Amino acid sequence: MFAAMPDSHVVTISRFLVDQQRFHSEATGAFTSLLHDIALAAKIISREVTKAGLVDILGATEEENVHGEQVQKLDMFANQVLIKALDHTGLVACMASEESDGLIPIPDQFPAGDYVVIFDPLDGSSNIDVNVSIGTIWSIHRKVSKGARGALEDCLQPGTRQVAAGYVVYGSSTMLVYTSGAGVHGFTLDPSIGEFLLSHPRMRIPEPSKKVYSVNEAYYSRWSREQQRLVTHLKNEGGFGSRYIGSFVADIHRTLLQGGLFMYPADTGSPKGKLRLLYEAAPMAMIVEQAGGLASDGARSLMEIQPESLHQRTPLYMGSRAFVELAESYLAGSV
Ligand code: P6P
Repeated sequence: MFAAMPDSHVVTISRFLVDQQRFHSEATGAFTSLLHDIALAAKIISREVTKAGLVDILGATEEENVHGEQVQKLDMFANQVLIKALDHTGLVACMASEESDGLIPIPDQFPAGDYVVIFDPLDGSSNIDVNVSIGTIWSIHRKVSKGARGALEDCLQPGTRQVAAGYVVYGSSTMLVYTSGAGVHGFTLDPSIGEFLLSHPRMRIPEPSKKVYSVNEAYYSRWSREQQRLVTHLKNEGGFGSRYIGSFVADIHRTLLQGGLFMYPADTGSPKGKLRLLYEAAPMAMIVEQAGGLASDGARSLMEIQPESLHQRTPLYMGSRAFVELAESYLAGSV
């Protein structure tokens, strides 16, 4: 006897993408197929992340990435999985990754397409060995360069030009969250059938939001005076609690579900902050703003920033609209 088919209300990501495609008469199915390929890569990465403690892929390699950070073996694995999932599809013009110094071209033997995919294959990798949730973040643009195959300018587009953005959080469950500009939707992986099932349709940051701020206070002495005044206000008269996981995807996922204010400020050690614009800040900004929140570099919309280089960093404030606006007021010295 076969297990009964799941109820019709069980919506796989494939079915959801096809349903969504129906709303776009001009859709060719290419975008749907691209998201499907990213979801497949996420399943493969999830399988390895889940068993990382059991096989010899824990720990760091002797290699360093472009930021001089030691590359964890799972980082390299996730990077390759994403590249191989996308490079042969004929949908992608070029890619860029935190783990790759320069542009990732489509191999000559494969056709190139209209989309550009920029990703952080495994963010928070320093947490791998201590079993803290980590994540994959991606950003999708349309190619703007004239050549048949992608170029750097296709990657250096502001966040407002993204056609889609998403992340996967590998935690107590594996969730894929994405937006293509029509709301934010979350899918939870059912490993028993290997399917992402719609679990969080139309995600919205709750209002009123939970008064939680999220920042690494170890850097307090390196912050600007305005940043110091902001955090002092939040914890004293502001009545905020504090939560900081130290894994960007996990901290933002919590902020999406509960509300709050996530901050990675500039400081004297990191004058531009630590987080990267193209494959961390901009995709998460699209998601947060599609969920009704706000994403700022402390003074202006993160989505408006014109990138100058692949790996540039930016200060980052995102979460509940009112809390980000409060942060901007303090940083401007107007309160
Ligand atoms: P810090 C993890 O290494 C990461 O890149 C992000 O996931 C996280 O938000 C940030 O760095 C944490 O940085 O300086 O607080 O350890």
